[in-house]
Amino acid sequence: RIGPTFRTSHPLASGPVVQPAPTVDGFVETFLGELNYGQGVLLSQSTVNDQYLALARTVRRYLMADWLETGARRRQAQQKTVAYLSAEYLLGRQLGNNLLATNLQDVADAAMSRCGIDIASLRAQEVEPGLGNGGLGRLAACFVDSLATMDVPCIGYGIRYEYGIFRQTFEGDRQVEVPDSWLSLGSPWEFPHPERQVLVHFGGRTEEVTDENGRVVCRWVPDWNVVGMPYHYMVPGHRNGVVNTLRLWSAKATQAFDLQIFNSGDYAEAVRAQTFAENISKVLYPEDSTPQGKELRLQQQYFFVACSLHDFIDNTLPHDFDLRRLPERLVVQLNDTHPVIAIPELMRILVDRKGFDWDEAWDITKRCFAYTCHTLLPEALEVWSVELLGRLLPRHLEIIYRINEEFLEEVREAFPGDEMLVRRMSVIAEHPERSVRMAYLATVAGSKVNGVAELHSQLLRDKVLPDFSRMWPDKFTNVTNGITPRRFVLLANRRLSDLVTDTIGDGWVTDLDRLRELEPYADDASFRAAFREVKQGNKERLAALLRVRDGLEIPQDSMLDVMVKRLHEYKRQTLKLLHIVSLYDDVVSGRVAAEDLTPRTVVFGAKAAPGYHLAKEIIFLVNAVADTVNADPRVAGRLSVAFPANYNVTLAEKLIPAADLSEQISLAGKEASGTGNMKFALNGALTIGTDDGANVEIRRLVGDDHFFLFGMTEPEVERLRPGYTPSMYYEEDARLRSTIDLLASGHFTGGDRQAVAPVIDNLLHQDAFMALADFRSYLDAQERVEAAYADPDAWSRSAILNVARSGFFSSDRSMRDYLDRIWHA
Ligand code: GP0
Repeated sequence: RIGPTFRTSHPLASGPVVQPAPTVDGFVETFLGELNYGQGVLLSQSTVNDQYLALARTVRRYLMADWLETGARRRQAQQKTVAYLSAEYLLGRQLGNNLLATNLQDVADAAMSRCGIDIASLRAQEVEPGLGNGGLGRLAACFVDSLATMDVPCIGYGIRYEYGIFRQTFEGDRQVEVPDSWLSLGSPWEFPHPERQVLVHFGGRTEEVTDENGRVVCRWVPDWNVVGMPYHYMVPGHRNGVVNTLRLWSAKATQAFDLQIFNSGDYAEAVRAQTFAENISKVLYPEDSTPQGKELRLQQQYFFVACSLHDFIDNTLPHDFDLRRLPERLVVQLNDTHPVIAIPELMRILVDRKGFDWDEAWDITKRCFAYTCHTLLPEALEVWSVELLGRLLPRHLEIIYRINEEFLEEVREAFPGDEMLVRRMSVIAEHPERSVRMAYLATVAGSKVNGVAELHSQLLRDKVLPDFSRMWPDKFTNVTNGITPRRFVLLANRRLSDLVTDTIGDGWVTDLDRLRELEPYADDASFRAAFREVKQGNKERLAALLRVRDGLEIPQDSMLDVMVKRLHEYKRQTLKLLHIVSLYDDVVSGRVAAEDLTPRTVVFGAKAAPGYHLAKEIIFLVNAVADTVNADPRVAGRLSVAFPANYNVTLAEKLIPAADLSEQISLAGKEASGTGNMKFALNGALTIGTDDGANVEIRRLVGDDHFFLFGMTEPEVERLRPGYTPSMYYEEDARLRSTIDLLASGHFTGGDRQAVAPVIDNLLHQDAFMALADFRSYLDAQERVEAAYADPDAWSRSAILNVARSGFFSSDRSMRDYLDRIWHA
């Protein structure tokens, strides 16, 4: 047996306790029990999916004891809790992570093989919950992992989308989106809790009424509602007996609403009402770094925020809790502006429902919230029209107006006579239509505002919110992003982890700075050889995966050059594409002999937002170039391009450990942080990158000699911006001209020049992200890469130093920074 069978009360230890490991026999017994009595099949009749579900439930049982224990300990301790509010969590597969966290990997391996089951096929059966778009959602997942590992009380709140990020396929080289029905084969990691359902209201109007004390108070008279059903997910700490909770909300129709219509005989209408309600958590908006001004999206935001605050205040705190002390027990971290409607919601709860006066409620509210901004793109800052907000949440709009009124009074006091400033800082924008600036609201209400890398936080103060940072300099702070070493090193790169642990012990897993102890080994030839073997093994594993997953063949004796991230102009996948075409052009034009090319395999992974047309054209072009290059015997064995479809966390875990070169080539001043950049460095890839986001900090830590810097700096970009003329670079740089001409000629599209026109025209006439201006510098840096790669010993030395010096980028460190600078928990 694993885990205690029954728990009726909680014999509480003062801290978390790590359970003894089960025996293989015990594990087999529980597994077969789950298969027979949970899944209802015999081993001999079971499918891979049955086996996967039974294994998941076996692991789950083991985690459950720790979960109950952690919950009880938290209830007793009454400590400050971090409520992390995020519309996205990009969790990745759970089975491997949970086996790792519980240290059950070896036992499970042995138990499965005793049952004649290949555990790898069970792992492969899991569909990852893709409840996020990219960096922002993955960051939330890394943060909750770290908080559990550090035993910090945290509830992650979010939405249980029935359909996560779309599955990407290619048809005729073009992206086609397929719905991601991740729940359809069963979801063993979630627990619905109907007893913790929450009712959420929408619409209607407000009115003033006189309460029992004769005070005139405002009342919201909504006209429709839905039920929020919580699903709990376990967030295990790393081998520390702690399991925190992720609480994701699913929308359901209220029964009363339902029944009423149903009884009136209109069955179709009742079903329609149900569908309407359930649409709220139906699907993740696949937009990244652009706000989606859709009514349904605002419904989603308010839905999960209202559920979460209600859940914490009414169902998590003790019943007699004095809400004046709320800031001692709760800190709400707003992951971007998506949950910012929580600010007027807390005001509404305190003033309308709990009877606080405005000033006291505002004081409490301000101390409860902190806001993280994740962008520098002005077009990505979320704004809601007053018309829509007023229709969907009329009381919240009133509250926002009052917050703004009082805030603008403060501005007038601080800067008398500057009405321009008042207009600039107003939470309410007047043009092009009257709307609410959610980032401003978050800044006004939040105790702290943070950016996600040093450069980003600086630019946030100086460029995005300069007036606010002048008014409240101390409100602004930085917390550089991080990644969890558990998933992205220990789980994803077992070979490297074993080598590191054999060399310096396993303390690095929860104290990543200890990777520093590897530094001396960079000069040790036998360690370097072992390190190269790790890389080679990872490349072979990747090649095997891509062969079966995508039918792609990648050579194994070449530099693996990887660019994986959302498709966006500012990230500049086209710059990478120009580089590939220029290398190809060198050979086919006879300027360079194929033998003189450094063998290189470029791997792309990228999804484009379905409505982002230019991004989809870029995907098409990358695929077209890949087809042509891969089929051309003139570059065979020297240059190849692979673009596996549907880049996600699962693929990242295989790709990143195999990479030699990490492409982080955004235009300086555009990438808030990047987090892929950190994952690559920690897995021993060298970065070619601009002075942008966290690249700046990576380069400072690993050293200039072990990082390939290129491109303009942010101030240089700003200086060049007025009157930027991309065609000038085309005219003046023969190599660029030749590259673009070859692309434009239709060589890669079967002679079809029309098919390349959208991308080419944009580059030559718009090029908002200045790929052409950085082209020359990028090519030069790539030549430095090739020279360095030609010396395997020097390259490995640099790669090892990248690993050794990147411990700072653990999300454990990010969490410590949030605790020290923001949460004070
Ligand atoms: C930023 F604004 N990010 C947004 C957004 O809508 N979605 C998103 O994923 C990303 C940034 O682009 C980032 O630079 C950053 O590191 C990440 O948020 C987490 O802070 C990409 O890695």
